[in-house]
Amino acid sequence: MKNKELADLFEKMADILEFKGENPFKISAYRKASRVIGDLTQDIEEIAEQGELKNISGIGEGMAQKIVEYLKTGKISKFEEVRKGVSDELIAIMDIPGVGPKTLSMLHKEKGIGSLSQLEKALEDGSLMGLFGMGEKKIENIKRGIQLLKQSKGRMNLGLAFPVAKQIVETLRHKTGSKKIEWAGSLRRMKENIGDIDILATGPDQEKIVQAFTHLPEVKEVLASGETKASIIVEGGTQVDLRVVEEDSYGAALQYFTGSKGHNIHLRGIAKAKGIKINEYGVFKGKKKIAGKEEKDVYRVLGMDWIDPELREDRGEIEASQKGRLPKLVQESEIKGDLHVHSKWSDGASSIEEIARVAQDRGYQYVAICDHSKFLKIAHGLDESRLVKQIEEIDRLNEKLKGFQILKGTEVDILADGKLDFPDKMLEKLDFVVAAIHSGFKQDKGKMTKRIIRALENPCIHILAHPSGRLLGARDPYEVEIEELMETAKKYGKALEINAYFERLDLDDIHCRKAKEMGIQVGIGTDAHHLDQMWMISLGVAVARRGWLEAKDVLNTLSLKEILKWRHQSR
Ligand code: DGT
Ligand code: CA
Ligand code: CA
Repeated sequence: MKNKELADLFEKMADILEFKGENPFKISAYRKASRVIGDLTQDIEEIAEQGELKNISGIGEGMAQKIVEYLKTGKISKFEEVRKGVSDELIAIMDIPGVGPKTLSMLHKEKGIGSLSQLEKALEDGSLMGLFGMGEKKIENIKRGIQLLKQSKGRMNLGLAFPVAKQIVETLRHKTGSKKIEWAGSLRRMKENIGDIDILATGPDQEKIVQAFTHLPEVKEVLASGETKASIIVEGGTQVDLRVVEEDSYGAALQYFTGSKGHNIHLRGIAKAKGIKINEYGVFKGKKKIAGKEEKDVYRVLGMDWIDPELREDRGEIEASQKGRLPKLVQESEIKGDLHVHSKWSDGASSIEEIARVAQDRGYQYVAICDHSKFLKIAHGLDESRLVKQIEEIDRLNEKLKGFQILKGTEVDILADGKLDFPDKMLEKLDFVVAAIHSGFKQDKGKMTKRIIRALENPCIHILAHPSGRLLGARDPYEVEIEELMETAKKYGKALEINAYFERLDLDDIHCRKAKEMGIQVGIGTDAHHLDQMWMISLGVAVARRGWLEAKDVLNTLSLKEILKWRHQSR
């Protein structure tokens, strides 16, 4: 897939044009194209072959030609032309958070800065102070930006950021007595990776909130601290920003700082057309403030329904809201079981009984024990005779349980040729069969696609685990025709997994949405190997919500009775 390459290239193009001070419309057309291509689930090459590039909204004739040129030649001549006279080193600086193309253009003109080392030197020797917009804070920001970029581009996994934010918010609420403290930004949108954590608060004593924040036990360094805002660094190098606002502006500020930037820009455009102004202080018609205290009012005065934060990526949610057609997103409280948990029979840490107890405490009706199969020796995968023993143990445990059932499952390996690691006769004894790839990631696309399709054709399997095989920040997805997989899943009534383990989140949000559009069920499993990973179902639900899924799209909103019935139908 060349989708990402192309998306990055168009983004670069926009940056360079902006650096050169070119026409803003041209710049935003490239940014838009970049975003649209980045969000596509279908291979752009396929779309191009079918001559359907122009049917993609946001891609015009000129853009389509450039895409075709790139696919044919690996280059875009317009890009080569535009970047003439702009060195690679300059282009690299634009990736630093806090240094946009405009700032860089100014630094380049005024101080002849043309490389990262020149920039670092100028930041240190104070020669930038007093330049337009370059105060102490801005300089600190840029230094921090460089640091962030150097630390593997500085983004943090959602599953690591989420517990940190939760702890901070709980402590602040407790210490200040204010209930109106919550996280905003990409974390509230539950993006799979987080640049920094943004916390918003209000209360009668604003300074007390700031004080409590800068004195949190988690603080490693206080970057800045003022009357109404502060920034800290916590364990692991994550930055946390706090803003304290007036109660009367809390809703507007929450809306503003939740973003995304694209969503907010779109929203402001709609407001402007109605003669309304929105900012972090409120919504204004002329001098009159018409909303600000409650977030839902910001949307209401624009004639829109409140939009769940997970949808705010400018992927059609604004139009849907205007038409009153937003999805009723699945909620964690609707999840009735975990569909993928490992016990110490393979590489998990807990007994099946312990897992069942935690699952019951979480209010579930079932949990599927899906230990590895024998192929996966390093994970102590089960062979047939051990699986038979495990089945007996689960039967014994189930006899004691009321209103709850342990589902007998497996995470069976899909071998290199697409055969499964257990014979069908064995799989037929199970309640829930998860099939997964754990080897041969480097197979070519055709082979990998056939391999997985063959597995999906087997009537014994129910769900395909972590369909793309990616590991966040560590391993790219394997090469596979994901659309073809989805069509096969659809054809045979198989579900696809959202693996909620924090390093996977696979399916991702975009493919979830695609699955829904195709009418494929999605099942959420934590892949927990430890009891205290079972909370990660929240991450899986977040992915589902970002993928616009409703309860009916998610397999494990079914009751125990219903899921057992579904299981028979899917065979
Ligand atoms: P991150 O931290 O990179 O994961 O992403 P965000 O979305 O949390 O971004 P962040 O922390 O820079 O800012 C938080 C929110 O504040 C962002 O989602 C939208 C809002 N915001 C920040 N800067 C701007 C801006 O220049 N324009 C607009 N419209 N909104 C902004
Ligand atoms: Ca943020
Ligand atoms: Ca921030």
